[in-house]
Amino acid sequence: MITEVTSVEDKILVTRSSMPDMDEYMDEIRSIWDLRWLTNMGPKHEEFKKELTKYLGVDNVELLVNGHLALEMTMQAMGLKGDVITTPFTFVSTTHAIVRCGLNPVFCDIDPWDYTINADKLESVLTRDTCAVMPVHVYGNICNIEAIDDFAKKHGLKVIYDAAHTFGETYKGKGIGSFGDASCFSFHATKVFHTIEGGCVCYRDDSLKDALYAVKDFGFNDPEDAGYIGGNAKMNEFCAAMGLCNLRHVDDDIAKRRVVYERYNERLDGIKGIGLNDPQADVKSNYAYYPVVFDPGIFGADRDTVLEKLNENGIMARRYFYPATNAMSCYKGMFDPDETPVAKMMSERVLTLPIYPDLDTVTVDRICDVIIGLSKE
Ligand code: T4K
Repeated sequence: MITEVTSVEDKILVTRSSMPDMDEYMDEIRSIWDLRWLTNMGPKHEEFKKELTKYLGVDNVELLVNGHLALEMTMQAMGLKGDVITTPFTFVSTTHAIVRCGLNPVFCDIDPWDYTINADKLESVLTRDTCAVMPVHVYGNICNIEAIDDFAKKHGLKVIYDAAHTFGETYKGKGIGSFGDASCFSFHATKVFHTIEGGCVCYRDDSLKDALYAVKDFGFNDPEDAGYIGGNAKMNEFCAAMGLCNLRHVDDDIAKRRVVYERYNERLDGIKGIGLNDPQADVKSNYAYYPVVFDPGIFGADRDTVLEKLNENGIMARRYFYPATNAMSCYKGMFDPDETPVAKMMSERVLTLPIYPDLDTVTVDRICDVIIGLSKE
């Protein structure tokens, strides 16, 4: 059985939250104390939104309480109805968001090289009721943006990217949030950039502004009257303050992640039966995750045996993303995971290794030694 994390002490976890200097955060929150304005789009919220819009290189940003509700609120604000083509190789949030919005997920298989939705298969899963595509830039790997765009234009569909893993990335020099009709980011504590909990949606069409602003605040578009059946998904002032601090350091963090990432590459590249993540053309990466695919027949051990051995050594790698979302027990009988065989296979073979800015080379080497020790070579 795979060991669960029971204590963070003396374990190497899959990630660790980046923290600003405590004094920096204290300075940032001082004015919140003075003002006693804690939430409901206060001054920190507005300042963070402005800074973020600049950093991401996008036209429009709406801040939200987390990445999951960014997905839900975006679909609600767009007034979607019907089927949404998506991928099962993702964190379960993507699928849940579609279902919780009363929409029907239609699963398209993934590309085995970068784990993102296979754009060549989109036509084969199109239905009469398809209203949108929700692809995921998995592990920070960018989807086939041009092909998805062509497909969506041809059929009059919306494209909402789940961009939870892609903070700070660019494609062909443009902020990744500027593609599609909308891109939803997660600022969860485990992400490259975080606001403790938080998220945002970047969107193209200015006319979405009022709807997005309203649906995250109970649907109020007037101080007393609700024009939408909204929820509560507002980012509070303390989270916005954390965002302002972390934004000053995120580029340094990404540079440090790159060092970790490259050390893994040096040690693991060329080992038979291990598949590494290929760099993508025209993409500035954020090195969010370090996925490794184990081919049991060639490597000599299957993914779960590798995980067990790592766990025995206090290394808490994770099976992101297993099972594929269409195989989760809450969806039993609703979807057939065999219809997306590549996603199914990848979910059974992939392991994400620890990566965070201050993970030192000695530890990376220790992790690699455990893995290499299991290889048949
Ligand atoms: N779409 C995609 C593609 C996503 O990956 C996610 C979230 C979403 C949408 C939804 O966004 P949010 O609504 O969450 O903003 C984690 C995160 O909770 C989740 O945000 C993330 N994806 C998912 C991939 O991973 P768990 O259950 O694996 O987290 P947990 O608590 O086991 O933490 C993992 C490791 O992170 C720990 O071993 C140690 C470290 N950690 C964790 C926490 C909570 C810290 O260092 N600090 C912390 O505060 O889900």
